[in-house]
Amino acid sequence: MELSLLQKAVNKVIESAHSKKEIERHTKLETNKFGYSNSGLLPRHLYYNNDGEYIYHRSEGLWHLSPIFKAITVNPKLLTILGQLIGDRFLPTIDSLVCKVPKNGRPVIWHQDPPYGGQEGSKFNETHQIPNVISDIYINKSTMDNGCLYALPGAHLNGHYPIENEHDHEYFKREKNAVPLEMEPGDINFHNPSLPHGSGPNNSDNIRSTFYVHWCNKNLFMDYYNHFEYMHSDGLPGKFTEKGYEFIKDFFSCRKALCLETYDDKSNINLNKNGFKYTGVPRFSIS
Ligand SMILES: O=C(O)CCC(=O)C(=O)O
Repeated sequence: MELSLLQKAVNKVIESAHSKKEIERHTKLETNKFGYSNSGLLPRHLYYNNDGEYIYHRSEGLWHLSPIFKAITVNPKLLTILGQLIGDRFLPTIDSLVCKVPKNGRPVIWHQDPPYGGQEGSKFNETHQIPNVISDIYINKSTMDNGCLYALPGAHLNGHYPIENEHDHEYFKREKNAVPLEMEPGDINFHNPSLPHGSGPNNSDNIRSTFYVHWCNKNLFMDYYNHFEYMHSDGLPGKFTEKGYEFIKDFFSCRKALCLETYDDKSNINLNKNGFKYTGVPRFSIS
């Protein structure tokens, strides 16, 4: 039930991103050096400008669009796995939908996720001692044909990874032994933000979309993000103040409103003003 609610909500987001109104709004926006344009504050849709044709590839701030995105973020099993992987207090910081439309889905260049990627990432020359995790929830089947994710195994251990030939997807497959991560709808891929990853084009007839949530341990959060208000409207996470705590508590109200299983006092997940924590005995299999 949860997956089908999520799939329906994602379809609506994709439909609205393709509406005449949204496309017209984007024709008035500037594109950056990669040919991407975006519509400013959250929630927002992002497009490639392909010689004047706007090709949708991503939305950010879905928590602000529909309650199911908040609800799925605090799925009790998901929190239980994250809590064990991270082993410390943790917070959700960024959410986004990546969408590769049939026949015209562009590759995602090779990168690391914040704070390790880009020029600024060179300050992070060691991987944080407490894990940070990105959870990728698959909406559709993801295969090599429709542009699945590839990753460099083991390369997440040394902080910033200087990525050359970021646009050359074949180079990473050929020279670096990148591995494809094929997924089924409802599967979740957990990876460290320091993991170098990228994905190929979608030339197939099948759409590929994934809902991403970035999870940050409280320690890195204080070091790296703590200079903004939590969930600032430009999409950057920041101080987890009273307002942030209320924002996250509402995620559970959304689960209740949608009649989805919620966590209770007996569960091993604790939420307070410092974020989530797993308080149970670590175990590997979650059934
Ligand atoms: O799902 C993909 O193809 C890549 C998306 C990604 O790595 C990102 O948004 O950081």
